[in-house]
Amino acid sequence: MAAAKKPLVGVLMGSKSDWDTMQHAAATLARFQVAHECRVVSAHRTPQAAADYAQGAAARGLEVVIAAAGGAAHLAGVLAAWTTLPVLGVPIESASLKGLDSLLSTVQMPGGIPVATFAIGKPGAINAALFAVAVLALSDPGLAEKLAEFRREQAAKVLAEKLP
Ligand code: RP5
Repeated sequence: MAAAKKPLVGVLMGSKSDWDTMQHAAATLARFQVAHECRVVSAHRTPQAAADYAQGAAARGLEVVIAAAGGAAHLAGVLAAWTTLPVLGVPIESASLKGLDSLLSTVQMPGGIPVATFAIGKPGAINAALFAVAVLALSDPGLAEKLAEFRREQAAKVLAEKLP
Protein backbone atom coordinates (compact mmCIF):
# COMPACT_ATOMS: atom_id res chain seq x y z
CA MET A 1 0.00 0.00 0.00
CA ALA A 2 1.37 3.44 -0.95
CA ALA A 3 2.16 5.68 2.02
CA ALA A 4 -0.18 8.67 2.36
CA LYS A 5 1.51 11.84 1.18
CA LYS A 6 2.55 14.23 3.95
CA PRO A 7 0.21 17.23 4.02
CA LEU A 8 1.53 20.47 2.54
CA VAL A 9 -1.50 22.55 3.48
CA GLY A 10 -3.28 22.68 6.82
CA VAL A 11 -6.96 23.64 6.64
CA LEU A 12 -8.03 24.76 10.09
CA MET A 13 -11.40 25.99 11.29
CA GLY A 14 -12.66 27.26 14.60
CA SER A 15 -15.68 24.96 14.74
CA LYS A 16 -17.13 21.95 12.96
CA SER A 17 -19.93 24.32 11.95
CA ASP A 18 -17.38 25.99 9.61
CA TRP A 19 -17.03 22.80 7.55
CA ASP A 20 -19.99 23.64 5.29
CA THR A 21 -17.86 26.52 4.02
CA MET A 22 -14.41 24.98 4.32
CA GLN A 23 -15.28 21.78 2.48
CA HIS A 24 -14.90 23.96 -0.62
CA ALA A 25 -11.28 24.70 0.28
CA ALA A 26 -10.63 20.99 0.83
CA ALA A 27 -12.36 20.06 -2.45
CA THR A 28 -10.30 22.65 -4.34
CA LEU A 29 -7.04 21.32 -2.90
CA ALA A 30 -8.15 17.77 -3.74
CA ARG A 31 -8.90 18.83 -7.32
CA PHE A 32 -5.23 19.80 -7.65
CA GLN A 33 -4.13 16.67 -5.77
CA VAL A 34 -2.48 18.79 -3.10
CA ALA A 35 -1.96 16.77 0.08
CA HIS A 36 -3.74 18.49 2.94
CA GLU A 37 -5.23 17.91 6.37
CA CYS A 38 -8.39 19.42 7.89
CA ARG A 39 -8.71 20.09 11.63
CA VAL A 40 -10.98 21.88 14.06
CA VAL A 41 -8.87 24.11 16.33
CA SER A 42 -10.18 27.19 18.09
CA ALA A 43 -8.23 30.29 19.08
CA HIS A 44 -10.57 30.74 22.03
CA ARG A 45 -11.79 27.28 23.02
CA THR A 46 -8.50 25.43 22.45
CA PRO A 47 -5.82 28.16 22.53
CA GLN A 48 -3.00 25.79 23.50
CA ALA A 49 -3.82 23.41 20.64
CA ALA A 50 -3.83 26.36 18.22
CA ALA A 51 -0.39 27.46 19.41
CA ASP A 52 0.96 23.89 19.33
CA TYR A 53 -0.34 23.32 15.80
CA ALA A 54 1.23 26.50 14.44
CA GLN A 55 4.52 25.97 16.25
CA GLY A 56 4.89 22.46 14.86
CA ALA A 57 3.51 23.10 11.38
CA ALA A 58 6.74 23.86 9.49
CA ALA A 59 8.63 20.98 11.12
CA ARG A 60 5.88 18.59 9.97
CA GLY A 61 6.37 19.76 6.38
CA LEU A 62 3.38 22.04 6.04
CA GLU A 63 4.01 24.99 3.69
CA VAL A 64 0.76 26.93 3.92
CA VAL A 65 -1.92 27.22 6.61
CA ILE A 66 -5.52 28.15 5.79
CA ALA A 67 -7.51 29.27 8.82
CA ALA A 68 -11.23 29.96 8.93
CA ALA A 69 -13.29 31.36 11.76
CA GLY A 70 -16.45 33.32 12.31
CA GLY A 71 -17.52 36.10 14.64
CA ALA A 72 -14.61 37.25 16.80
CA ALA A 73 -12.41 35.47 14.28
CA HIS A 74 -8.93 35.33 15.81
CA LEU A 75 -7.79 31.90 14.63
CA ALA A 76 -5.78 33.04 11.60
CA GLY A 77 -4.10 35.82 13.57
CA VAL A 78 -3.20 33.57 16.49
CA LEU A 79 -1.73 30.93 14.15
CA ALA A 80 0.23 33.64 12.30
CA ALA A 81 1.65 34.76 15.63
CA TRP A 82 3.15 31.30 16.17
CA THR A 83 4.48 30.48 12.68
CA THR A 84 6.23 32.25 9.82
CA LEU A 85 4.47 30.03 7.27
CA PRO A 86 1.99 31.92 5.07
CA VAL A 87 -1.38 32.04 6.85
CA LEU A 88 -4.46 32.54 4.67
CA GLY A 89 -7.56 33.69 6.52
CA VAL A 90 -11.13 32.86 5.53
CA PRO A 91 -13.86 34.85 7.29
CA ILE A 92 -16.90 32.63 7.91
CA GLU A 93 -20.32 34.16 7.26
CA SER A 94 -21.79 34.67 10.73
CA ALA A 95 -25.48 34.65 11.60
CA SER A 96 -25.61 38.03 13.31
CA LEU A 97 -23.40 40.25 11.15
CA LYS A 98 -23.19 38.22 7.92
CA GLY A 99 -19.44 37.78 8.28
CA LEU A 100 -18.48 41.44 8.45
CA ASP A 101 -17.35 40.76 12.03
CA SER A 102 -15.29 37.76 10.83
CA LEU A 103 -13.79 39.76 7.96
CA LEU A 104 -12.69 42.67 10.11
CA SER A 105 -11.36 40.41 12.88
CA THR A 106 -9.29 38.48 10.36
CA VAL A 107 -8.05 41.28 8.12
CA GLN A 108 -7.17 44.00 10.63
CA MET A 109 -3.87 42.56 11.78
CA PRO A 110 -1.21 44.76 13.36
CA GLY A 111 1.85 45.49 11.21
CA GLY A 112 4.40 42.70 11.64
CA ILE A 113 2.09 39.66 11.72
CA PRO A 114 0.44 39.24 8.31
CA VAL A 115 -2.68 37.25 7.51
CA ALA A 116 -3.65 37.15 3.82
CA THR A 117 -7.41 37.55 4.08
CA PHE A 118 -9.93 36.34 1.53
CA ALA A 119 -13.61 36.97 0.81
CA ILE A 120 -16.34 36.00 3.27
CA GLY A 121 -17.64 32.44 2.93
CA LYS A 122 -17.45 30.00 0.02
CA PRO A 123 -15.63 32.26 -2.48
CA GLY A 124 -12.99 32.94 0.16
CA ALA A 125 -12.62 29.24 0.93
CA ILE A 126 -12.12 28.43 -2.76
CA ASN A 127 -9.73 31.33 -3.33
CA ALA A 128 -7.65 30.59 -0.24
CA ALA A 129 -7.13 27.08 -1.60
CA LEU A 130 -6.28 28.41 -5.07
CA PHE A 131 -3.84 30.84 -3.49
CA ALA A 132 -2.23 27.98 -1.57
CA VAL A 133 -1.91 26.11 -4.86
CA ALA A 134 -0.28 29.21 -6.41
CA VAL A 135 2.23 29.41 -3.54
CA LEU A 136 3.12 25.72 -3.88
CA ALA A 137 3.28 26.07 -7.67
CA LEU A 138 6.23 28.47 -7.34
CA SER A 139 8.43 25.43 -6.67
CA ASP A 140 6.38 22.79 -8.53
CA PRO A 141 6.19 23.22 -12.33
CA GLY A 142 3.63 20.40 -12.68
CA LEU A 143 1.31 22.13 -10.27
CA ALA A 144 1.88 25.46 -12.03
CA GLU A 145 0.74 23.85 -15.29
CA LYS A 146 -2.38 22.44 -13.59
CA LEU A 147 -3.20 25.92 -12.31
CA ALA A 148 -2.73 27.43 -15.76
CA GLU A 149 -4.98 24.73 -17.24
CA PHE A 150 -7.62 25.45 -14.59
CA ARG A 151 -7.61 29.12 -15.62
CA ARG A 152 -7.88 28.20 -19.32
CA GLU A 153 -10.83 25.87 -18.63
CA GLN A 154 -12.54 28.50 -16.48
CA ALA A 155 -12.14 31.15 -19.19
CA ALA A 156 -13.44 28.77 -21.90
CA LYS A 157 -16.50 27.99 -19.77
CA VAL A 158 -17.31 31.68 -19.31
CA LEU A 159 -16.87 32.42 -23.02
CA ALA A 160 -19.16 29.50 -23.92
CA GLU A 161 -22.03 30.81 -21.75
CA LYS A 162 -25.28 31.25 -23.69
CA LEU A 163 -27.86 33.76 -22.52
CA PRO A 164 -31.60 33.30 -23.08
C1 RP5 B 1 -16.05 30.60 15.73
O1 RP5 B 1 -17.33 30.74 16.22
C2 RP5 B 1 -16.13 29.46 14.77
O2 RP5 B 1 -15.13 29.60 13.80
C3 RP5 B 1 -17.51 29.52 14.21
O3 RP5 B 1 -17.55 30.17 12.95
C4 RP5 B 1 -18.26 30.36 15.24
C5 RP5 B 1 -19.41 29.62 15.86
O4 RP5 B 1 -18.95 28.42 16.40
P1 RP5 B 1 -19.97 27.34 16.95
O5 RP5 B 1 -20.73 27.99 18.06
O6 RP5 B 1 -20.84 26.94 15.77
O7 RP5 B 1 -19.12 26.19 17.42
O8 RP5 B 1 -15.12 30.38 16.73
